[in-house]
Amino acid sequence: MGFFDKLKKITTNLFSSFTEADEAFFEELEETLILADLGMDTALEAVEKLRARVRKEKLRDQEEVRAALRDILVEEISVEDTALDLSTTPSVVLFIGVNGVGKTTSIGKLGYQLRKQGKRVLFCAADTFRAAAADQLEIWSERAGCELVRQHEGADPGAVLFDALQAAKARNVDVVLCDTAGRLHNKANLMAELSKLSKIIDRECPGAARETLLVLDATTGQNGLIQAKQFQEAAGLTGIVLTKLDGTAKGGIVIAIARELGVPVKLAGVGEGLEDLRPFDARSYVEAII
Ligand SMILES: Nc1nc2c(ncn2[C@@H]2O[C@H](COP(=O)(O)OP(=O)(O)OP(=O)(O)O)[C@@H](O)[C@H]2O)c(=O)[nH]1
Ligand SMILES: [Mg+2]
Repeated sequence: MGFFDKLKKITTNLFSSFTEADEAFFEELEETLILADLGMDTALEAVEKLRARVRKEKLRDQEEVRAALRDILVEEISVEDTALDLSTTPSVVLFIGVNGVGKTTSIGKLGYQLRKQGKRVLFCAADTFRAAAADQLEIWSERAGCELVRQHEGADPGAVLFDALQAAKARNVDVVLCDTAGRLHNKANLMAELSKLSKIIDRECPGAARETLLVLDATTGQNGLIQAKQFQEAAGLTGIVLTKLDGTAKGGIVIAIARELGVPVKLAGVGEGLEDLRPFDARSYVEAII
């Protein structure tokens, strides 16, 4: 059972014992939201807002309180437009994040979706740190029907990206999806590498539509927020891909990140298959749970 199912079950239980929006109810709600990994601050704030609204609008019955809670949570998540900006040819999407979060898998899934929309897509294997990384991306490129630019293990990631961008321009590719290493010799190296890749895109494709997506594993819970802050500083994020939402009760981190960093969750990974990537729509998610 994934996050949203679990949260749904918890909130359903909460509301099934609802008699009135009294102190006991608010306390239980607070606990529920913290358990779902909304983060202490966000949970407290959401409950505080609900309290104020219940008081001000004199909400009594369960449906009214539920609707108010829904609105408040949607407000917390909705940062801005969650659509990817892929408006130029080529446009470039950089996938970053610590190792094992699902960068390569998410590239495969997104590539597949873009192909189905008739776009020409090229994968760039700029994770040259790990021997099998480019092989793994190659397998995904075949599955998804996307092109691939790769080099040998240990190659300069910047050189691979440079090649990929030249190929994209020469072949009229619509979207370049660039994989990156999740781990280098140390964190400073990793961050320096990412900002270098970003500069190469600026230089080779000035004016191109760009996205820098932080891939986050929802099961990491609050630790995800710390990661997000570090990558935000190093690379400047335009969005988050939240993966493994199918296997965790901790997806509440979505709300904490959106609120604290102002970075929208744009895509949600809900499994290991080609089709298991969804656009993230705050309202429909919240409506599904509460
Ligand atoms: N259940 C589930 N598993 C996922 C999801 N996304 C990725 N995975 C799995 O997570 C594992 C790691 O995924 P990768 O795509 O290799 O992660 P990565 O970020 O590229 O990792 P590195 O290349 O080591 O930095 C794989 O076993 C994937 O199948 C998801 O949305 N749900
Ligand atoms: Mg990878």
